[in-house]
Amino acid sequence: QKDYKLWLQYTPITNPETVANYWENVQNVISTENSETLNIARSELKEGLKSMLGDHFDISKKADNIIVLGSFKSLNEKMKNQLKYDFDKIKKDGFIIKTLIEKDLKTTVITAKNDIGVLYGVFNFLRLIQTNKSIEKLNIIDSPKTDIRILNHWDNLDGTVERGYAGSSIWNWQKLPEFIDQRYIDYARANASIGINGTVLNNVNANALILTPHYIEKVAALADTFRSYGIKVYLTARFSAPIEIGGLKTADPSNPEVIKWWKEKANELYKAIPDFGGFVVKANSEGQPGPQNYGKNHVDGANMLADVLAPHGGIVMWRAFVYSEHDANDRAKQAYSEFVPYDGKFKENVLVQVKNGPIDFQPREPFHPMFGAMTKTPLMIEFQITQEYLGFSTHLVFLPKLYEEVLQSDTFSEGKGATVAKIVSGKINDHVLSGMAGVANIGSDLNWCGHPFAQANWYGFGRLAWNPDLSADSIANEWLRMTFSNEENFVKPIQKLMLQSRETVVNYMTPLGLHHIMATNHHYGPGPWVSNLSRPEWNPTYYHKADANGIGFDRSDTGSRATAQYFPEIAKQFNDIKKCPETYLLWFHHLPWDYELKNGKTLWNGLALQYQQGVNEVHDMQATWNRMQAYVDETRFKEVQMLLKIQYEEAKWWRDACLLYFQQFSKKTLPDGVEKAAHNLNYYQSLQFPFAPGI
Ligand code: BDP
Repeated sequence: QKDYKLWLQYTPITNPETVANYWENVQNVISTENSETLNIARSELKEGLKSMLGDHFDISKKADNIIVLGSFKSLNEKMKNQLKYDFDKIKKDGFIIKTLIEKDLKTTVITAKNDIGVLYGVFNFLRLIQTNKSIEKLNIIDSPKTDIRILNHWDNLDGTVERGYAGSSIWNWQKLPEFIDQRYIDYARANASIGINGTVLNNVNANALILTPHYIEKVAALADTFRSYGIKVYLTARFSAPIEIGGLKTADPSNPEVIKWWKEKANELYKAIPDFGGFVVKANSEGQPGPQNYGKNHVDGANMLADVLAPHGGIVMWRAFVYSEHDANDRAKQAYSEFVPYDGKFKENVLVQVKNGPIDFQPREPFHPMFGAMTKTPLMIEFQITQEYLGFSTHLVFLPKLYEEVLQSDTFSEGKGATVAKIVSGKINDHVLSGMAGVANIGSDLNWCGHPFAQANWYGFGRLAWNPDLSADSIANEWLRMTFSNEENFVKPIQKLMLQSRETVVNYMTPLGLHHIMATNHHYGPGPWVSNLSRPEWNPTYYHKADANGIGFDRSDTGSRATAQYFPEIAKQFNDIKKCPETYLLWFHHLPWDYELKNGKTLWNGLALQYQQGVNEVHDMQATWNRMQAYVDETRFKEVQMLLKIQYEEAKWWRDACLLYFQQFSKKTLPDGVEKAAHNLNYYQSLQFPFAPGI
């Protein structure tokens, strides 16, 4: 099943010259020691080579052109001497892949400080062959730039997945702990291949049951399965668990009984799972319980849990996704206002987990102003890999382009060059802990992610968590080669298509800085007209503020002053209509319909044309894909073809629904080049999606 194999296809190389060339450099694999992880590394390497290059192994007894696999300490003295300076350069989990030549004998060494580093090195080495790179003279020294590279599964214990569009949860709680599904192993292997080293098994909207002995046993079985792939297990902790499963009357973090309960819970967890990673907590957010229920604050809550985990080496990832109905002036400002004053107050084993933007995983948001603003607290970034607001697993959107845009944003927190990537990797303020979390898009679908191209978002997230400075371009390139084909005639156009796809979705959903205009609850499809929800900041009308005078949310000095949360260089830029990048124009400004854009068009015309452009681009994507039949297996070719067809229809739906709605206010006609809607506004407003998945 090609879909199932993700980027680890290890497709046989058909060009005999290329094969011969590779064989010149690998005749045998020798490992210098054994451990579960190293055995996995060895068999991965052997199987990968066999699959790509054919079954030539062990025919040569020559001690030439071999690969030596093992941790540094297991290498012979000669090798150690040759590698010792390189070795000083690698960090935990990093690796060295180096060609050593001695008296005409050639050895490629894959070594690391720990076993998992060797496995990472193996996957890296195989990637070279998968992407048709030379392995003749290698000198690769690489280490992850963040410590915690983690997936957040929003999986519920009943098997549903919140915001999941690829089937149900892959955790079969009913059959665990006895039954270990092969999928768990395949999952761990796929994650290890991109350097992911942690997984949060359950939803941030947590169910306390996961912390009962019955479930802990199941969690332990998963942890046992993942361990040799370097993956630690974490859980979300429901703040009110002491009440719900502990029989206490309160969950007040200062109450001695509560503290005792959590302490015992931690002991119990670590007894079952000695390397348990820790907790993720969503507290006092969207109805979840938290310390504020007891007049306490985020610091009190996070530090109490941090204290019980610290003796075991566990951490707390405390989420900053908070917004209160009592302060609805501007939701975008609330996390910053609530958290920044706490800087310096969190315990050492607490990370604050911040979404990439200040609202909620929109197709485009400016970076979250908290990045750079809390110098004494390690901030993790949280991206969504699942496409809640970006067309579920139906639309082809290559998200690393979005991740890259955020990671490369300059916060100016320490002068020029203080990018979000540097803050997240702990470089700027020298934090011991650092991390990147991605809300998983994985489910029970045969192809894991629902859309063959959604696999690239899982892949890309992992690669960027390893190195937040990688380019989306290079990630698309390697993913395509590994997943589909090395044929230039395929890679070139499809790479271009992937890189454009994120801008395309912005164009047909939320151009020029529009945001949160999706339909209610499920967030699939347009709903800019929605204004009847109980909390103001749940309504799309709150975000676009369209009226006869214009459109957009004024967050400048004349409005909510959200721009003031950024460092002055950025604040000045966002605040000034003329300097604000047009991609964020309506995010920060409310402008008249005939406001003149940089291209000389009026705002209304520009907006309409951008919606149209999004539609045109999906049309182009279809045309490009249709030319690729020769390079792709039939199943995946057809799947993508069908999905693009839906995407095209839905891009039109977005364009028509939004333009008809906004036209009521602009009272202007559509500019030349923009197609007229097939239906009237009533039609689009009456569409219902009662069965949209994953709410
Ligand atoms: C929003 C989702 C909601 C999540 C929430 C969160 O709509 O399902 O629970 O984020 O991140 O995007 O906590």
